[in-house]
Amino acid sequence: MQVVKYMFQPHGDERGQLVALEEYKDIPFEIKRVYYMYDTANGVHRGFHAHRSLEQILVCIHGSCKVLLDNGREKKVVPLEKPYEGLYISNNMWREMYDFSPDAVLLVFASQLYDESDYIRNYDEFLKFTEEEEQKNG
Ligand code: T46
Repeated sequence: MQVVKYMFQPHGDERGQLVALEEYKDIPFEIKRVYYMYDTANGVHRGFHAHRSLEQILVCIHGSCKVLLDNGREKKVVPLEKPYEGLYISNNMWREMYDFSPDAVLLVFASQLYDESDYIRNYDEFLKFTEEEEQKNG
């Protein structure tokens, strides 16, 4: 499995850092939605789902966390700890987020509006969906 991480360009000067993200330039899709999580309680694991078509970029803009990616065949753990790096998560990818530092702010850019019917929250259903998609795409 290839983990796709984007390294954004910080515009630093004596005042500090600034990162600017534009759709189709820094973010590889039209940005339809932005959300973020913070004040994550100690020991919490979030996620436990895949998306049928949603694409996202995750940026831990403060603190740190880990993301487990699982494409149904392989799993990878990706630490997010820099405010200038973004993790791309395609559709058909099971994800779990955990090991949030108390100060973690996880910002997410999403390619679609919120739609509960895009979620696959059952792991067996995810494996079945992944298999069907693979067969469809040859
Ligand atoms: C994902 C990972 C990285 C909304 O009302 N609108 C939204 O846009 C979102 C994302 C959530 N919600 C509501 C739905 C739930 O009542 O906020 C509550 C928490 O959402 P959820 O349990 O889905 O959060 P996570 O952390 O498990 O997953 C989220 C995203 O939902 C998901 O798409 O990939 O972050």
